[in-house]
Amino acid sequence: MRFLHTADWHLGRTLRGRSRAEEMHEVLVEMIDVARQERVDVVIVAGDVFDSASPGPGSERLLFEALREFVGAGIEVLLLAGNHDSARRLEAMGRLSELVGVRVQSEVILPPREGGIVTFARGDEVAEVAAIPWVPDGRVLDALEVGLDEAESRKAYHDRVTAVYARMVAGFTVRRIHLLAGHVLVDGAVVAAVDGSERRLHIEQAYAVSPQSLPSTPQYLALGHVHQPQVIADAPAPTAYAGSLLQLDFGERDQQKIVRIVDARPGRPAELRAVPLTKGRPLVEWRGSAEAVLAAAAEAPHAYARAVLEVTAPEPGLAQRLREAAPQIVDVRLEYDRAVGEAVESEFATLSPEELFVRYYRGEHGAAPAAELLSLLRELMEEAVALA
Ligand SMILES: [Mn+2]
Repeated sequence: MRFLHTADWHLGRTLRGRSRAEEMHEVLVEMIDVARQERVDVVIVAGDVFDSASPGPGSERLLFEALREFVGAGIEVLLLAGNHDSARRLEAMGRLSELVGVRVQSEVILPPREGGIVTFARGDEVAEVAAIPWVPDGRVLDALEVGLDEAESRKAYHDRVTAVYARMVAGFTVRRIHLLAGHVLVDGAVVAAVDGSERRLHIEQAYAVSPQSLPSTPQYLALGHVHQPQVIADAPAPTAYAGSLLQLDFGERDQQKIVRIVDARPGRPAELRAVPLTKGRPLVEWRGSAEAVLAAAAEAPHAYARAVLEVTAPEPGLAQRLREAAPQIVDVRLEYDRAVGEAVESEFATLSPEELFVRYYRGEHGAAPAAELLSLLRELMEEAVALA
């Protein structure tokens, strides 16, 4: 059987207040075309379908429209709940959508034969998918454990979640295709890889499971949660994140988004293929002077950009001028030397509100506030005193 593995759609996600709905629509259409051309039997969406627990109607329409296309093409769908989804909302939708071959797994269901394993049949082939949505730390750790030693609570989470994974795959039956779909953080996963440097997330920093403790019996483990597409090399069976569909934030710039085509037959490791996605606007970062950034913007009208301006002192209004001159610049940061004398705390009691403000402003911006700002502060102070 042939599967299409995708995840982390995050429908409804915005970028600094800009809607990504049109890009989402385009990339979903692209995915549906891939699924049709590749004659996929089942689409697995490994969690974080929506960006929030209460998605707006536009986001729901994007999902329903995509599902409608898959169903129309004779493709079955498995949706997992991720940490961003409302498990209850997805579960409610699944009550109806399962009638047309769109299955929802919103909770961990044990024992596995009572719904934890979802089966799909094509001719005489049957695939069993151990479907394990996001396991919130609050569900496997009690309040005391969360509050105790961090390393111990991380270890307790690890042990209990890997036990859930092991128990689920113990329900597989012989001579069938065995897959696992899960929404989970695997220790050491690359969460960002920009400008040639990789950032990995480790078990000391977050609730995660080690790759070695993932089950070895599935032909493939289709994971969601991490937005950078990647194969997990240290896992005992073929294991991969599909990643998100769009570069959702600036940490995801430079990432080639994909869907995975997975060919599976009983008893042997699945074969994986990444199909690149091309829709959506690229996210970029431009550094330098305002002139340099504007020149870069003129060359790349299609991108969404973060501008990092190297300046000697804060320039009020600069960020706004830049955003107005080039609307694709959605984020402006100023970089300058913040060397400021350390204030001695005991001095604070002797300073006036205005002096305190000047110190605060110097600390934040590396320069004294403008005279207009100070006179505004004085006005406000007078009003406040008059009211008091
Ligand atoms: Mn997630």
